[in-house]
Amino acid sequence: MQRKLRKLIIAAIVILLMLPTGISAEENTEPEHALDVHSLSERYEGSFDIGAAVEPAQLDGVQGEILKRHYNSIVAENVMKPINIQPEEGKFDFEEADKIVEFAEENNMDLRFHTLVWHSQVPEWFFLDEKGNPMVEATDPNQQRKNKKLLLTRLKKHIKKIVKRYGDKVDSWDVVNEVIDPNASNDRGLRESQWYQITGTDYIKVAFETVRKYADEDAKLYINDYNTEVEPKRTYLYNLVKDLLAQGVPIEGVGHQSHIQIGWPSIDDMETSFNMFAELGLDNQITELDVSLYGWPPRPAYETYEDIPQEEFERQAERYDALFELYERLGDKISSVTFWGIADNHTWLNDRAKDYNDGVGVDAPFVFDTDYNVKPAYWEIID
Ligand code: 9MR
Repeated sequence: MQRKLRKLIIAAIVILLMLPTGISAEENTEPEHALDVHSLSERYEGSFDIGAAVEPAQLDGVQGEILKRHYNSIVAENVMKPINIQPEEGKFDFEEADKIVEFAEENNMDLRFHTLVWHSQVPEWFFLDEKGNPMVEATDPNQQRKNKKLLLTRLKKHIKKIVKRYGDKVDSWDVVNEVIDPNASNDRGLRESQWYQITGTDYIKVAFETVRKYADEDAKLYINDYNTEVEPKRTYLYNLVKDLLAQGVPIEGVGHQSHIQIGWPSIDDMETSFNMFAELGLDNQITELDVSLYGWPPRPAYETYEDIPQEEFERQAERYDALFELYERLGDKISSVTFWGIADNHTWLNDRAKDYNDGVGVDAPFVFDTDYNVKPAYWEIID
């Protein structure tokens, strides 16, 4: 309510300010550049950080300037994943990751690390035994025990090397990513990745314990996933986290990726999820926010725009308004809100939009457009 009232007052002031110049609000349609408007991270200072996922090539030029102005936290979109950092056993490559770490340090930004463990973007060598056979094919219990030991040793080495290098620079670690799968055949909704098939849930436990051992004591450790708001995934994740906490596993927060859509999931579901994890004593972070235009009625899920009509941006703005109203209201339970990109010219959702529609179509999930001008969504969340 207060937020709406504030908006009305701001709108009235804007109109009054324009009157003497003879410019009406409607005529003032010049796009405003992200570098000319008030900083998002300053707006939400005191509630939570505002972050962006980036590739190292986005740190220079206009994108670098936008990052410095609007974001006070940063995360690698790809270059810190296992396949990038340790493509071959024992051969670590930190060149690209270092660029992001240095940018964060130079600009006094918080740093999220994404991600130490995942079933995707992980090189296959992790899961081959000493003879080069896929570990998951072993049937002999003795070999299975040896495989488990070898995989957990590799996991510890991977984590130790990274955390010793970046331990005093990273504020939040995505320790494990996407370990829940509601379609799994087990009754706990545990993703049946190679990690799981070979070690059960021990890989999760060992990962958290190893990070805790080497990380800065102020750094926080997260379990990160998508669709954390919706059932049954929310409950599967909750039960796993509760069980691991009872075993003393040092989980400190839940990363809610938040790859969401204009009409899904509901704000109520999000609120329930944040509260459930907060009640376990955990922090919440929004780690990969983007608001897709697609996948919600009345438009069919698999039809995408080549030219996005203006009213879609207005609908998206209303969604952003409701989202940030929720985040701000639960500010003491949410320490960070990270967008999975900077502006609409670079988003994984464009690939998805094209896949949906025979190579045609774009998405536009952020508050800055493809030319780095602000969108209606920006005005809704800056007020
Ligand atoms: O945005 C990332 C894209 O560039 C990669 O090709 C893709 C590979 O799977 O990963 C994307 O990021 C994902 C993130 O690491 C985990 N959550 C889902 C994200 C979007 O797919």
